[in-house]
Amino acid sequence: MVKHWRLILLLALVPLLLSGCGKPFLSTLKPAGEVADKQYDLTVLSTLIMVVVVAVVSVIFFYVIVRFRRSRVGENTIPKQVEGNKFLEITWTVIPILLLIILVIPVVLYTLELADTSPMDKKSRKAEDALVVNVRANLYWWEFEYPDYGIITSQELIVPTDQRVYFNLKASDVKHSFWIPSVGGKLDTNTDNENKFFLTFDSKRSKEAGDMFFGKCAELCGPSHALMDFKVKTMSAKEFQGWTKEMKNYKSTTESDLAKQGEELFKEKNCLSCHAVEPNDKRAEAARTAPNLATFGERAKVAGVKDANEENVKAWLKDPESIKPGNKMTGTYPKLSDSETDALYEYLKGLKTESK
Ligand code: HEC
Ligand SMILES: [Cu+2]
Repeated sequence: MVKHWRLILLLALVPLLLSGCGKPFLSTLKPAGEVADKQYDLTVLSTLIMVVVVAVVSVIFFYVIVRFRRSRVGENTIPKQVEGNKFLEITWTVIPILLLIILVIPVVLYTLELADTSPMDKKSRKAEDALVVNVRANLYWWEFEYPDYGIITSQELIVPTDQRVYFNLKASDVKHSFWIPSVGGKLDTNTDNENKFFLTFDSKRSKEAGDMFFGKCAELCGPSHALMDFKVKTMSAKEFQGWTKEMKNYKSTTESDLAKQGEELFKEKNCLSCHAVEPNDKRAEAARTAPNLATFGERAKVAGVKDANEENVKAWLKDPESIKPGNKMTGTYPKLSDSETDALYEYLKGLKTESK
């Protein structure tokens, strides 16, 4: 026992370490919508049942150890044998069955309810009744398409609160998984089929979370899997309508000379062959091989992971590999000089909706 004190200490410290993972609204334990609430309820219910079972079994176990220990009952005593005791046999068969029934009813009900994506499949669906977002996962970035509005964004999912938002999930390369820990998921994004589900974002709790949730890939997909994050911005239904209008009329304003120079470079250096800079990118999916950079100047993060400040954006442009190993911007990606990076940064920073 004492020999293993290091191991025991380590195990004792693990919960302490894990408790650090509970930042507000980063966790499934801080649900922020209808779907997350139900998943949370099931977690609590099943945990309670398990705790009761473990407690009862432990009590009986320790009672027996103490009550029938050799020093107490003597060498040769054999306690009363109870095999075949009808009462006991029935009790310990019926109790687990009851517990499973208690568990299975809400699980089945919730599963059916949360799988109901019929409103998104209706032929006559209007965006106002059921908002649909097509999510495409890529090594190591996310694309969000709003088919009803002809809008494409990347890295940041914009959603209205207090209504069901329906998702079509797919992947363009390997299997990923779409997960917004405090709102719901995970659901796999596959290459050969589309998975569907809905989520809701509660307005009150969204406010508390600063109208920003954290999302990530939950399926090991490559060296930068852990960096495959995205952000979710929430707003009221009315603000969301405003946003769609803004994006429809999106026009980036490139004003300064440096930014104009950056715009030229963006064409010269072939950035445009992968990146679109307009939210109404009409190219086929297969041609959209990089994040849409419209509104890049408004994004909280660069490449989904680093704060989008000048230093980090420039570091990304200089050497993306050092930030996200194995990302798909490498290969033919040019080496940029400092002045080129400055100009490109100036240009990218200006990619915003007009009101910002
Ligand atoms: C071969 C295709 C390709 C080319 C060419 C390319 N990129 Fe990218 N770019 C990508 C991919 C893929 C990502 C996403 C990387 C990731 O996050 O894993 C990306 C990400 C970015 C990002 C971060 C986007 C975000 O939403 O945070 C910026 C900024 C960027 N590229 C700028 C440029 C510039 C400037 C050029 C030209 C000098 C360029 N890219 C050329 C493929 C490309
Ligand atoms: Cu992934």
